[in-house]
Amino acid sequence: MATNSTDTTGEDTEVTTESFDRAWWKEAVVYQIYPWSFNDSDGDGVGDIQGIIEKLDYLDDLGVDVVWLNPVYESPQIDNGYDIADYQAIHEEFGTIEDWEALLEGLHARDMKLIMDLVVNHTSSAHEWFVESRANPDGEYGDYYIWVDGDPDEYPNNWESFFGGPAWTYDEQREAWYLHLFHSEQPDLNWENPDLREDVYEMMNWWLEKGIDGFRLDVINLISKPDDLPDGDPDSDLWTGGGHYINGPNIFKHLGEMHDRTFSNYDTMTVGEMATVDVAEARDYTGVNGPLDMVFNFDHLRLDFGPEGRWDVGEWSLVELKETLGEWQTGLLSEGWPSVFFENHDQPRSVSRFCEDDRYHREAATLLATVLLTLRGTPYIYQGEELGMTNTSFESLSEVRDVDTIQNVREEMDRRGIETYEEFRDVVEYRSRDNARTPMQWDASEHAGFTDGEPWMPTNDNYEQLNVEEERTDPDSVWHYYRELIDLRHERNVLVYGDYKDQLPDDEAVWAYTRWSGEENLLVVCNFAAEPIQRPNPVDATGTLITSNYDDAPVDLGPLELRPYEARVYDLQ
Ligand code: ISL
Repeated sequence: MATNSTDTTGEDTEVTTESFDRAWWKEAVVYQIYPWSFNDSDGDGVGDIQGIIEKLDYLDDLGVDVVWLNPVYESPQIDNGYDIADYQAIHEEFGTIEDWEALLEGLHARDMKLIMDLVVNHTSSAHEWFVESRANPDGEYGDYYIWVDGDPDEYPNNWESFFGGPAWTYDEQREAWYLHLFHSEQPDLNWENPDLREDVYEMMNWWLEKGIDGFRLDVINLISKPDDLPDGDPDSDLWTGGGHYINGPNIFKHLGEMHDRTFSNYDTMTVGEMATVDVAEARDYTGVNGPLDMVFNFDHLRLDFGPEGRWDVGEWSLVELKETLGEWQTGLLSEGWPSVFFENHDQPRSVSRFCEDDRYHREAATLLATVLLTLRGTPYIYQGEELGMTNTSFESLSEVRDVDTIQNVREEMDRRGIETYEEFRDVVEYRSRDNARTPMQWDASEHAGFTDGEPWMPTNDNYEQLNVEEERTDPDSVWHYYRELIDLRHERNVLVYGDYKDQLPDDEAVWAYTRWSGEENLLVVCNFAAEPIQRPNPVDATGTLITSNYDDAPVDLGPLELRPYEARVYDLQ
């Protein structure tokens, strides 16, 4: 953990765990901005940095503390910025470095912070390092990527790309294979090369010197690959080969070095995106001697995978969701720190996924807000989640922009003998990353007020009813509820630091948990069903209502009569 970022002026408390060391990033609410789709200031149909600057007062009003900005670096945009060609330049469609500096200044002037997306598992094939590397094996950059000499007809091993197909491409120029865990134009960097590591640290320090407040580290637990590149186990690995490079052999060595050489020298927050990670590993990553402040894990977002995996829709149950998230709540209590999120730019919209997005849209979206903002850990809100934005529809595969969806869907249809898009449409509409990438819905004007031009991706059809302007004028809206819950979290430290206990772990419809610290004791009750439900009081205590997503919920805690998707927070006496 970034030790010198920890403020130890914490109030007296009966609990003396490491997690009670106060830190700004534990108390912060993070808001994620996907620049492609947030706000377009110049009418080219693509969001940009000036567009974000126009909305800084919006973010301030909502009450968030930190912005995580998805990649804005120079890039061919094969994977919407996760293919970086120059780490120290801004992609032209997004603006200039001066625009970016104005953004940072505008955020800091409003007491908000900025964390940048650090993508160092791979670069774009257009990065100078790769261009040089493929041209000159003996040159300065010859060993910056993972190259294997050999027969062009024989893959070096059976590893699979996250985007479908083999993780290897044969390069005619260098006459060798190179590894890419993602798209073929996203070659993996060779972290065993000390010169590469130096260059990465230098680049990170350049951004830190510019005054940023931390990093979200893209697929960071994939950077260490074993030298001998052994075959993976197709039956047990989520991605064949993953067993060898997820949390690979030198991962702690590399991240420890990165921590020491870069962010530990600044007052930062760091969150590492982890392909797969268990609670014990997360403790190692985020505990006292761990290199990071927190990690993103996806266990709860895999509960709805079907027997065929991610491109198959399975049934999730509330009992499993509570168990999965609960394990992270309690498992990182004495050491480490959790993150809490339901959405990001790679995930479908949560209200469509976990609840229902029509009949009880407002109730469902506010129910999820209640959980997001009252669990232990740092909460992350993805743009539009504060409105309850929903999944979208795709008439055909040609409407899909996302490279992950396009490649994986083609491959899955092929593998499973599915002949027409129509047969697969429900899965695509449920799962595609594009669900999160439709333009932000600002108002009821054409293209939802996102752009004056033609948007790079169509807006969701529901923008005339579901948009910022509408929700800000309606005091009962999802947006207002988010704002209220963000305020509540800022006022009540027990929501940040307090212990967590699930009071009804086996209940299939109700999630009821307590959060306590010192004298404070809170109960959160959420009905995940679309129908009314009765339950006895889940705790042996009386309580007073603090807030609810229904405005006439009874003030005193007693036996519960919960309406569809009703959520309540009580102070316990
Ligand atoms: O597991 C997933 C979804 O459940 C993946 O989408 C996973 O999150 C992803 O493959 C890793 O994501 C990150 O790195 C990718 C980039 O395409 C994603 O947008 C980014 O978040 C490659 O850089």
